[in-house]
Amino acid sequence: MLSDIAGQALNSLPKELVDIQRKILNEQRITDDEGILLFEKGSLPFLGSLANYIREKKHGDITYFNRNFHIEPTNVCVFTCNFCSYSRLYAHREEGWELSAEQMLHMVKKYDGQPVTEVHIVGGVHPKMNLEFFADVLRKIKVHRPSLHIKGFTAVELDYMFRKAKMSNEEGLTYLKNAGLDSLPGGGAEIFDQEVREKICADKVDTNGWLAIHEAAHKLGMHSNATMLYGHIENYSHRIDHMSRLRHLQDKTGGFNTFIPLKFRNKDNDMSNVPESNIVEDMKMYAVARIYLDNFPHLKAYWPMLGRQNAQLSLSFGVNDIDGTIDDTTKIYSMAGAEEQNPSMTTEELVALIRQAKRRPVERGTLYDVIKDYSSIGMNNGDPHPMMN
Ligand code: V47
Ligand code: SF4
Repeated sequence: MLSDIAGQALNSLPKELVDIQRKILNEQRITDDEGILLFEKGSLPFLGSLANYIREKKHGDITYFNRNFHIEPTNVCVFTCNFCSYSRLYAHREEGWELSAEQMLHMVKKYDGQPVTEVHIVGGVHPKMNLEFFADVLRKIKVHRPSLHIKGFTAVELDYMFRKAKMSNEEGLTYLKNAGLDSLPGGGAEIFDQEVREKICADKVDTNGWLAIHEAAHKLGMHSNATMLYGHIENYSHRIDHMSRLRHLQDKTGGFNTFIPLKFRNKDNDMSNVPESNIVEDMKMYAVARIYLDNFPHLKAYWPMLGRQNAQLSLSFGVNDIDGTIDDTTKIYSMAGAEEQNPSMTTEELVALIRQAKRRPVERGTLYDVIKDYSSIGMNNGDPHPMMN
């Protein structure tokens, strides 16, 4: 039985890995040391089979996607994260953009009559775009399209807005929630370890500040996501430390929906000398995240960053969500060197991609309400060349 799950004969596994496998079968939580051990000693098939076991226990074959688009209000940013290829405050100011509230509303109006369910608002931290400005944007969007879910602003953007407005996290979040903010995306987390954080993003909200904003949001009944920027100068224990802090907060609040590992891309930034992680490392990352974060319901592979084929592959390493249609509305990853230079997928393409991986496509709302189950709709298994199967 045990060997069936790990796909490897028990007697050829180191004892520590057998113990971890046993824990997973008994639905027991693994420790931080065990998490590090999985990174160091777990083979890809071993990690994949454990992560897939958990994924199928939680979600069966279901793989979620949504119909979404992004608004990036500005790429001007007061902060100086070394991994960022996007911000344009000091260098190349002429390449910066700043959208007005009307321009953002216009972007929303472009989707009138189309069945999008979510707008994701995220960008740089512009010194003049304050809490009142964004509250106005939120109100305008909600008046125009009340049912559109607004997932907006990283803890980095929120921390800056709230401090400028001299409001506590609770006050600022309540203000934005009343203006129309529905949930928070997971960005800005990067790596929580203080030493690494100081090396890659010294001047923005610190770890406790990031966690405090998400905790405050959860207490107000808002859900949020969490990310981790991996594959740069951090080591395995930093990754586990990051996930440990998230697991702890999730035990307290239960407000996180999804964990999203973000692979560091090295084009045109101050860390271009740091090589990018390879695909084996990427799949290990997803698998260990699925195994370690037992209290996170969902694990997302963000396809514009990872590429569509790798996102497809990740569905065998614990991932059960691949984000959405995007419609070529984000530049964060293309500017950092991701293969997807104009990220956009139709629902048909997303469904086909999921079916090719022999999974069951389900369109979801932001909070994982089921909008459409594609399990029996238009079946050709999504395989453009059935004879090649
Ligand atoms: O926090 C910036 C990352 C994040 C690079 O919640 C980079 O559903 C890799 O958080 N290489 C913002 N990553 C995007 C984000 C996000 C994306 C998709 C879905 C959700 C969600 C959240 O982008 C930043 C930072 O970690 N980032 N530069 C880079 N060079
Ligand atoms: Fe600014 Fe975000 Fe880029 Fe950091 S990652 S410099 S906070 S836009």
